[in-house]
This record gives sequence, C-alpha cells and structure tokens, in this order.
Amino acid sequence: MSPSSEDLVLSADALAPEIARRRTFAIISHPDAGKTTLTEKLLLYAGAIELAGAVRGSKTQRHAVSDWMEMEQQRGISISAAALEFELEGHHVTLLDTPGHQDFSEDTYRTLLAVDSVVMVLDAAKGVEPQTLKLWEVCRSRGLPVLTFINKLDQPARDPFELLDQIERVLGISAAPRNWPLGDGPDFRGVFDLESNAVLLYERQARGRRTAPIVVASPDSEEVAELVGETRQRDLIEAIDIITGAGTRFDRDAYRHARQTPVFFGSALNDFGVEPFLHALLTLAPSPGPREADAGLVEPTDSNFSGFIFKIQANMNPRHRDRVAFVRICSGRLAKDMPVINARLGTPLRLSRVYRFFGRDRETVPEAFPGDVVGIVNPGRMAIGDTLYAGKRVEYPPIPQFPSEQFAILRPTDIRHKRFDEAIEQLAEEGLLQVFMPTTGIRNPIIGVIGSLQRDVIEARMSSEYGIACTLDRLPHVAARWPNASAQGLFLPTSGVIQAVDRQHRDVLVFESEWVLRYTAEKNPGIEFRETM
Ligand SMILES: Nc1nc2c(ncn2[C@@H]2O[C@H](COP(=O)(O)OP(=O)(O)OP(=O)(O)O)[C@@H](O)[C@H]2O)c(=O)[nH]1
Ligand SMILES: [Mg+2]
Repeated sequence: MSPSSEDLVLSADALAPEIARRRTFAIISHPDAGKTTLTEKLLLYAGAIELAGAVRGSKTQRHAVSDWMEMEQQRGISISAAALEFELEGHHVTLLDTPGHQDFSEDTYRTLLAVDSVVMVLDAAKGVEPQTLKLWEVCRSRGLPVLTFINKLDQPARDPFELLDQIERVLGISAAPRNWPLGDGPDFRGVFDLESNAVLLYERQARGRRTAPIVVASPDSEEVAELVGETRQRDLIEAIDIITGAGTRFDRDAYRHARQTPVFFGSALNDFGVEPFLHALLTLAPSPGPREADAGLVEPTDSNFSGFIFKIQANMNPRHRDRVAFVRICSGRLAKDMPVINARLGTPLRLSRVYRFFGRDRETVPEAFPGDVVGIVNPGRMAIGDTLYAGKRVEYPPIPQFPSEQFAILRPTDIRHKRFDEAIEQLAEEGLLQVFMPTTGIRNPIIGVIGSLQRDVIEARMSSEYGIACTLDRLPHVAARWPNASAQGLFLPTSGVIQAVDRQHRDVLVFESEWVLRYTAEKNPGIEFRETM
C-alpha cells in the first residue's frame, strides 16, 4: 500500500533538529571574483571531493564540480547556478554557486529566492564591482544575511581599510573584519584571526597542504614579530587599534538582520583562509526561517510539506535526458512517494523520485527537510515559481521573469527539425529564453534574451543537447509587451512592430524601438502594455 501524506507527516518537535542543522546559502559576486574556485575549495575542505578541479584548465584536467556544463568548462565562466549538498560536522549544507555575468543574472536572482543566507566574494584588487552591487541590492531587499570573503590576497590587493570602507559606502552595510591580512601579493604572509588571536601563515609552496593556525598571547607578543616580522606586526597592531577605535565590532544580531557583514580575507585558489571561513559559515549562518506565502508566514516546522520550484534544467545528465525541477523545501518533510499538489494547477502528483544534487550528479534520497534543494523530474507540467504542498493549501509568491532586452530570429540550418519545437519549449521552460511566435510574416520563432552570451548558450545547447544546428539572426528590436486587450483590435503602426503569441498563446508585441512603443501606446489610450506576464 502506498503511503498517504498523513503517514509521512512529522511533528514540529521531530522537524526542529533537522532544520536547525541546515545551512542553505548562495555564493554571489561580479564575474571572476572566484565563486566557483571558492566553492570547489569549500567542497575540498568539507571532504565532499578529494581533489579540487580548476575553472580554466586543459581538457584532461579536472574541472570544478559546479561548472559542469560543457560551455562553462570551455570558457572558464559559470553560466548556470549549480547546487551542491554535503554533510559537515553535523551540519547539512546546501551550497549554490551562481554565475556572476549579468546575462545570467536571472538565474542568480531566482537562486537568491531559494537560500537563507549569502556569501559575497570580492576580488581584493577590485573591491565592490557593479554586478556585486546589483546582487547585493537583491539580498538587501530580501533581508538576507551576507558573509564576505575578500579573495586573491596572493595578488596585489587594495588596502584592507579601503576595501572595508568601500563595502560600507557603496553597499551601505557595516563591515566587521574577522581576520586581518598580513601583506598582499608577493608580500602576503597570511592572516591574523581577530577572534582567536591566532596567526595563520601563508606558505607559498604549500598548495593543498594546510597550515595550522598558531595561537599567540596577543597581537603585540614577541611571537608575532618572529612569525611575520616587526614591520608587519606594527602594521597589525595599528590596524587593530583603528578597528577597535572605529567601533565596528562583530555583532551576530546585526549580521543576522543584514545590517553588518563579517569580512574574511584569503585566497581561494591557494586554499588559504577557506577552512576558517567554512567554519564561520557553519557557526554564523542562519538555519531556515519562516517564509512569506499567500496566507501569511509559513514556519519551517509546520508539519505540512511545502516548497517552490526556482529553477528548471534540461539534459543535465547525458545519461538521463530529462528535465529536472529544483525545489526549495520551505516546511515539513518531503518523503519519497508522497502525494503533493501543484498549487497553480490544483493537480496532484506523486514524487516517486526525489534527488539531491552534487553539481551535475544526483542521487535519490528517501526524505528531505526545510532548507534542502531537491530535484524532481519534471514531466513538463511544472513551471518556475510553482508551489508544491501537502495538506493545507499554500502558495509562495510568483517568480517574475526578467523582461527580454535583445531579440533574434532562431532558424535551424537544416530543414525544420522535428525536435526543434521541443528544444525551444524546453529552453523556454528553463527561462533561458522567451519565445514569441510571429502571427504574420516571419515563419521562425523570435527569441528574447537579456544579453548576447545567452544567445551563445542557446546555440551551443541546441547543438550539443538536441543535435540541432541553428543560427540566430539578431533583430534590432528592444522590447516585448503584452497588451491587456486582443492585438487585433489595436491600432498598430505599419512597421516597427512584430505581432506574435507567447508560449501560452497570449498576444504579444515586439517593438523595434522605444519610440515605436511610445507611439503605439499613445495611439491606444486605455490599453496597458505590460513588460512581463
Ligand atoms: N591569483 C588568484 N586567482 C584566483 C583566486 N581565486 C580564483 N582565482 C582565479 O580567478 C579566475 C576566476 O575564478 P572563478 O572561480 O571562475 O570565478 P567566478 O566568480 O566563479 O566567475 P563566474 O562564475 O564566471 O562569475 C580563475 O582563473 C581562478 O583561477 C585566488 O585566490 N588567487
Ligand atoms: Mg563561477
């Protein structure tokens, strides 16, 4: 007999310890700051992998687990957010490595909806870069606590005070250093742990071999001079004076309320400072909390299972060409074979397979808890933003799609391929593109994206995952709008606007310029032209 959802329900008391040990966070930053490298080193330290792979490397070299996509490995950039789950020191950690490039920012944005806290990586030579600032705004609006890792100290870096000052000025959050760098670049000697009064020495030749921290009596003790030299010691004492004088003390409460970010210095590539950082993550980062839903806050200890889909990815594993929906669990326990309901459709479904992720790899799990990100195979009826629940109905807020900014006609180079429509449908379901079928003139679909790198990804994936060679001819068009009335009854200019329908067969207009859009709006008073649907 298969279990009913009541048999699988756990009480709040039984759920609480599972929830308390969970840490679910995303790593964010401007491109190239070192998110994937840090992810890989966190996995290495946690014992989840035995050897670290490189972001850029030859074909034969190991690649980072979170950059599993072929194009990620070829270009050395992250394109799609990857989920990694592992156990460490009694904690159950879910780490999401996100892409920094703005063309993929929608994927990163959706990932931020699924986590309880964030790690922000800064390049020590560059400080707060534009994309970091944009992502930080999202974190702020969601009240997500942020830990900062200032990376690449093995290279010439900015003055640490200047970096802290920049975080405070540009991001408007107080920055509390938890360790302090001893030099930088060729002169980098390590960090001083401000909490435990310990020197962590950086050994240039020690790649992979971790040095143990050396606890000292105080920053001005003789030992410190012996370890790092008198000049560095003087600089350190002066820095500590300034830090103490400025009063930016670490305050756990301020961190949890996103008013302060604890700051750590290190070098991900050299596996330096990663261990204390991971430890801080486990001890400081929050476990899953309540979440806003249609009928108020849902506590994670609520015994009714609920969660929402924040990402869909097709063909992750060449062995099973399927589409996986990533579900963030918000409350209750999810057990294998449990009947759940999709709130948008009102339809039941039985989750016979629940997966957990490790980059491209996945394995089935018998159960999962709030904070976990699990995969379920999507038979095509689930969409990003869908809520799944058991027991009492609940629905989480919809996940808006970013408006497309660039448009192109997508043509298969061969005659119409039979998998062409299916491929486009699946990539649209992932949110990698928006698709508009012209109702007059052009016979090929028009796709909308945010940036040009997405076009490269579409071309590459159409070819490698569906075996379809295609070309994308860029159109000059700048915006798609959904009128709140049938397009047939509208007054439309004779050129500069393409009439089309979206995947749900709703009328949509694609405009060649802002000017044509304004003109059309003026000629159709009372009609709304919506940016998203
Ligand atoms: N010198 C030095 N280089 C580093 C360090 N950490 C990362 N890098 C290098 O910086 C480059 C970018 O690293 P990634 O980890 O791919 O950066 P990312 O933030 O994941 O980039 P995107 O995912 O594309 O946004 C790679 O060439 C890394 O080897 C470090 O501590 N020191
Ligand atoms: Mg990356």
